[in-house]
Amino acid sequence: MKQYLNLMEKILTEGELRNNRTGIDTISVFGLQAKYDLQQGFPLVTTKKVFFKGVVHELLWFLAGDTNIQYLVKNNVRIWNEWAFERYKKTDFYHGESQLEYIEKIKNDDQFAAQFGDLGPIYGHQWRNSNGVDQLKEVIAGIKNNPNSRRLIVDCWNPQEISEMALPPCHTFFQFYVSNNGQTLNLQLYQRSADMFLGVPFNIASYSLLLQLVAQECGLEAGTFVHTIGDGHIYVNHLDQVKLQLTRPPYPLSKITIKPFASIFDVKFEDIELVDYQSHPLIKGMVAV
Ligand code: UFP
Repeated sequence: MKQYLNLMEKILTEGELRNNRTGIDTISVFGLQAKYDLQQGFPLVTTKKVFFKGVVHELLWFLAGDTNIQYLVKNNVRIWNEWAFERYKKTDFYHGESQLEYIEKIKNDDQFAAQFGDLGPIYGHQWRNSNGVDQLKEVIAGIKNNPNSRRLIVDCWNPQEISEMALPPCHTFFQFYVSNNGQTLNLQLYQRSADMFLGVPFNIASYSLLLQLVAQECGLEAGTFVHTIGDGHIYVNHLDQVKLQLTRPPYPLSKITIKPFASIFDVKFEDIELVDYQSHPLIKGMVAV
């Protein structure tokens, strides 16, 4: 996990102070890259506790092509709540409810959830139905049938639909690469915007898990997750948390085991197990919306 900490160190020493649409300034560097070799272990950050159940639920939600927060809310995953609530506040139906009241309604009222719980055509929609194209299914078929292809790509940046999304995709574009005489699967992600403290530990875990799932489906071993970042930033109200994290020595990495399955679209939450995860305590931070 040194790579992740090194990127934060680099931002602290080389970054420039910038303002942005959230009103909370960041320290930012443009163009960062880290490579995580999954053969060395699963790169779940250990210098603070990461909510891995949330990573798994969110990824299964993407894989299902779902864009409605009700599934996440029912499973106590809150990471998308702010975005859905902000969207709801802009409708004519908003009558001054608190976010908590809104979320309770999403959880218990299916009709309300169907009407006001959707985030627009975000990741799940783009992965599985980008203007009618099931990008993920096609890319998996490509890995199996044409492993040397240089076109094994899933692209979420759908310019025609961006204005309908609650948040334009942050993890925007990814590519698979089969190496080692057809034995190893690698994945590179281009993330246009990266909140290094809150978002990135989640993003690293999510794409590493995706890599492991797709590798297992294709009968390959999971190789390297290459994480390429555009605007890599630390919000100024996360600086104390980041500095604390940098004082903590990382623990050895965890592992993931996944029960055998035929298609990644059949995998269930219980099939995925995180083994030997040892971490320093949770560090809280406010998300900039
Ligand atoms: N962000 C992440 N990872 C994610 C996600 C959001 O780091 O998976 F969905 C952060 C990046 C940025 C903010 O701080 O959320 C999005 O704002 P913007 O669209 O202005 O880049």
